[in-house]
Amino acid sequence: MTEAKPGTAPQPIFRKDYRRPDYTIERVDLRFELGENFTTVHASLAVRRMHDTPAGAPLVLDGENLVLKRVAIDGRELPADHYIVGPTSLTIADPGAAFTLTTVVEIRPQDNLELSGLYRSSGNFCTQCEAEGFRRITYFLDRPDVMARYSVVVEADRARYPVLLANGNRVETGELDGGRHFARWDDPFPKPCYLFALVAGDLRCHDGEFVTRSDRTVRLEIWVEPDNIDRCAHALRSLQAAMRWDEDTFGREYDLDIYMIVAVSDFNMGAMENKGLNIFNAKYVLARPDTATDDDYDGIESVIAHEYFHNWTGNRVTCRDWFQLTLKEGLTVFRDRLFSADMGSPAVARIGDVLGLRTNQFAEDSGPMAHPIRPESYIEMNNFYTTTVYEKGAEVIGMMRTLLGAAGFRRGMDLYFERHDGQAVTCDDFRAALADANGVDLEQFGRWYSQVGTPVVRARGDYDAAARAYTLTLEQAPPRGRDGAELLHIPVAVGLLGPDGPLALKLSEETAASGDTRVLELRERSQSFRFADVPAAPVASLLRGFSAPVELAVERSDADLARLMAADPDEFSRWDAGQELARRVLLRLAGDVEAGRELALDREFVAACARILGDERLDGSLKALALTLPNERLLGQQQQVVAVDALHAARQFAVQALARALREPLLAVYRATAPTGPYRIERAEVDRRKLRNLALGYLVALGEPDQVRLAVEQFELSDNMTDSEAALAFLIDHGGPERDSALARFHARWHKDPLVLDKWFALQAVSTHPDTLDRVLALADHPDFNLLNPNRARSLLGAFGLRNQHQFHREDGRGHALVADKVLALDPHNPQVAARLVAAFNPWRRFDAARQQSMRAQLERIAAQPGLSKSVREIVDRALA
Ligand code: 0A1
Ligand code: ZN
Repeated sequence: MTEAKPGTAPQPIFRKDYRRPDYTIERVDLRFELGENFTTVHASLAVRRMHDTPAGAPLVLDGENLVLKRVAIDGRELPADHYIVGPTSLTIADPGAAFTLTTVVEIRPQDNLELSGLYRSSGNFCTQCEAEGFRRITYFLDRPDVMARYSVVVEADRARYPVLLANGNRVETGELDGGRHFARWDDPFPKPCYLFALVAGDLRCHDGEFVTRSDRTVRLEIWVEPDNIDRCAHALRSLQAAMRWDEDTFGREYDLDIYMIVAVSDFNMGAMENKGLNIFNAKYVLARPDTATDDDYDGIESVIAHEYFHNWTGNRVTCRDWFQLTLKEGLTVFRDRLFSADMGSPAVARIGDVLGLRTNQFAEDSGPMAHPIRPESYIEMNNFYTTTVYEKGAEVIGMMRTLLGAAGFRRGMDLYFERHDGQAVTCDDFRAALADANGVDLEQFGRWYSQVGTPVVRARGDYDAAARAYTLTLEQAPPRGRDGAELLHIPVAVGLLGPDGPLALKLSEETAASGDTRVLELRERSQSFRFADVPAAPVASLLRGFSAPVELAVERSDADLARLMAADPDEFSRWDAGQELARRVLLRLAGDVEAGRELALDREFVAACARILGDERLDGSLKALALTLPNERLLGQQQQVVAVDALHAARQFAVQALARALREPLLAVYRATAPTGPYRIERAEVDRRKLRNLALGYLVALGEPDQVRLAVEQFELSDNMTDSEAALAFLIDHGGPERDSALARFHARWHKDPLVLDKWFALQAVSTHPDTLDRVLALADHPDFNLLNPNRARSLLGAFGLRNQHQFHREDGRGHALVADKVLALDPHNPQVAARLVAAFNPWRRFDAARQQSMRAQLERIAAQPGLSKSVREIVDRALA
């Protein structure tokens, strides 16, 4: 048996090297003796050699940071020469064909700052096992294709840990000597160990129930720290809505008698779908009107739904290996998006998704961490819980649904569950189920699983007046810098706008015109589609609803965009046309800044914005989205070399110029949208608040005392976090005494409330104010700052490094140095979060020479750090390669 020698570079694992395990584990009996200094874990595993494994093959179990106390087979202690304990494994020579392996190990949850395995949060015990955390709890075959039935006994001090939870059903509880007690939990469903969970602590429960369509009553329990018990109602409602929706939409019913959610304050990610016992970052559970914003409420609804939907897409049917992660994540994100769209406004939801994809995923896909949605290799799996696997993965599922139609997609999903319930499978199995259920060929489509980068679709339209025909030519080009990529199967949803509005479409091979959208299937390098009976030269509305995760390249005049912005029946495309126009305007302004020309905001653009503000057909949320200028990161992606300062100056100028031009209508909107009663989380109210805060943002940007006063008043008088956070953000950007006093008041009121205090840090970190860097430096030394709490670290440093392009990429390099310092400080304790943070340096080659040099120097400094974790090492090495 070989172990990596200390100091050897960590080796990548390749998808092509997948092999079935030599042994499998069918039953797992665990006993946890939870203690203040250490925890003892007793494990009895029913192990079986696979039929094609040669007799005598060693059993190699994974294990990390475990102190082995005992090892026995079928009740007999194993002689020392029958096993080898390595730093990450326990190898047992020739264990037999079927046997019970017993181990006893000691672990130290108190010292576990990585928050992977069994750890402590706010004095309670909790676990996080995905991707490879179970091996930090006991020796095991820690891979998702080993599925077992679990029975778990949790023992602890009764006074400190009155609540003892694990997966499945509670089958026994009782008292033990010395003030201790226990609970036994049995999970009837076989599961991979990454879905194991345990919680012990002093928690309160907000409960409810759900009656399934086959009339079973499921008990729902949301467990939180005692102070938070009044913040659980929204999470429970969201869970009930998700359960109903999955029955109605996909025919999927919940399968246990109890569903538990536990909110914890220290968590590396958003939440975890452990079977029957989800563990959540408190941020995605707790909400009260005065502590959570409308966006927080939406985030909770979607994450609660996401984890619930995993019960079928992830748990009942799981992944064969971690390369298949998008099988469960892309699909589950897709399902939670469909759900959110159904719960609120589909257009608003879609715009949010696409904005996120373009800002974050497109950037990842064109940088050093670019990978296919099904990666070919990894060094640290935790680094591959990415926006590509999740969000682009969801787009790929969405394209299949577009190609198959809603009913065809449902047929495919049904077949997938029918074939694979209880199995660990691959992305190819999923695609095969969709194809077989519909009798279609998705072979070419499968390339989306292996391609890297954002493909480009070019479009050209020719109108033949004499023939009254419009020919649309679509051409696919490989992602930039990736020539030779294979041709993809790309659904392009298209509409045509005539002078009087949308046209009923008739492709030349069709017999009659119908509908105003067609999904064109682009499979060749170049294809032409001819529309008949087109009365006049139309404007094409392309990629409606963002039907494929591609970059669209098409020559369109500003006037064409303005027409789409005004008249496209697809609300997403109207927004998209507006953003394209805004992008052009801002990039031209940035050019003017660089050339030292006088700045003036395009009049047509101002007029288009004024029309949106006054458009009766648009709800407040859509108006706010349409009137929010593209962010600086998005603009930078359009440039050869990101012009950090010019983009910032251009955008700031445009905001102020728009505010000046639209001052009166903005003021009118602000007045007309004043609240008429206490906070309510309802669609119309959310729309109203969105529009009102958009107007306030522009008005405060004018910097005039009257407008600043509006923000101060709103901050002081509002009864809800949505309005007070928005006002505070604008005051922070404005600066001056108003900022200082609002920040002080906010801190005084909320400093004992971690989730709210996170906002206080984050708002300061993303500020456009020129003194932001110095303030962030000071905040990193603030007594309330805690680098080891992931939410707090992200709220200050993640927000600064990943969202504040202008300040992080200061030319003097101080922003870079700050983030690099914190990466180095955090890495020895929590490499997962440190790796997320160091990704801020990934786009370094996109900047000018001075900034490149500054970032490269920081990357090299990090790379030179002795003992760097493999998580950070992988990111930094790829960035420098
Ligand atoms: N499966 C979870 C995400 C998750 C992944 C890894 C974690 O720890 C390293 C935690 C959560 C989800 O998709 O919600
Ligand atoms: Zn997930």
